[in-house]
Amino acid sequence: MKKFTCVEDIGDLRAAVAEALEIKRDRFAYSELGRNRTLLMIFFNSSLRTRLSTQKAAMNLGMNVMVLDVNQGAWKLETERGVVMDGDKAEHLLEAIPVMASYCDLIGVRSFAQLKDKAEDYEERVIEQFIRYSGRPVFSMEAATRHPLQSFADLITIEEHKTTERPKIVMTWAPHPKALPQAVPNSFAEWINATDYEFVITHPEGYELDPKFVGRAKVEYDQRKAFEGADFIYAKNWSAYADPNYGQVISTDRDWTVDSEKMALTNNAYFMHCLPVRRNMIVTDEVIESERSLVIPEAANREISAEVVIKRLLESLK
Ligand code: AN0
Ligand code: CP
Repeated sequence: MKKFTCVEDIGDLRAAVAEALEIKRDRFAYSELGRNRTLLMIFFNSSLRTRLSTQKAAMNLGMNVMVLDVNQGAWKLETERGVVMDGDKAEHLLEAIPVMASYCDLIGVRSFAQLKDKAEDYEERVIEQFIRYSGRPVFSMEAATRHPLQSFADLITIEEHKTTERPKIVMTWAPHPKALPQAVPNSFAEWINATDYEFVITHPEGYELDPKFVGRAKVEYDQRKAFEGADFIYAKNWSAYADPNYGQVISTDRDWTVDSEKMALTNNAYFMHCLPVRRNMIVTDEVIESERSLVIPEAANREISAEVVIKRLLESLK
């Protein structure tokens, strides 16, 4: 594996999950693989889980790790070519990328959608430039349109908890006061569509995702109807994708908050969310604290998904 930005990069999902479960049984089994190798993690946006779990995964593999928060202490970076750099950005990505690459073997990048220009976001201009100009294996730590380390951890968590061959998985939009990217729901949809599980997406009208990611999923506008018989409820907010509202909050309707009354419509479903989560906007205290809530094991599996990905990228260096 030379890069990791989307589900195709991981190849066979069953093999990937099997490898994850093997690593989970002994996460130090490959502690020699990364010896004298350096991971550089570059953050254009905040993070708690990705930062810690990815660093931990790299340390499990014996790597050295460097972290750069571009917006805290580094020069502000211009990302567009051809710009006259007379503003506040002191350095261009076209110099910064090869310089950073010269100090490391692998690069992880977190760079969210700007939510202003759909074409620019959906072309993945930032991470694509890292892939093109670094000469190093690059992996996404959430890019503009996908968050594959999260989706991989979500799939591992589902595999560990499912009690039927083909569980019913429902991804529901839920309210949030600020505009968030579509990366997490796009990516979750892309990964679940690569399984043979029953998959339903529910959201208010106007929150339709890119059809490329919706794929074979059934879209159900009635949230309560969607919840009927569900084995897993995956909640997430996202801003509008459809024009003319791209990147905007068009509803904060708390009738869409996941609560116990709605969970009672399901097949005793597990509750999932990638975190960070706003309680009593996305989900009630009662549901997130219930014994069916998987938010903590899901976050813990981020170490495992990252370790599989970094291991495979290290193996490609040999
Ligand atoms: C981000 C998002 O929705 O993409 C990161 C989630 C992992 N969430 C927030 O910015 C709150
Ligand atoms: N789920 C997730 O990626 O969390 P962070 O934004 O804290 O990394």
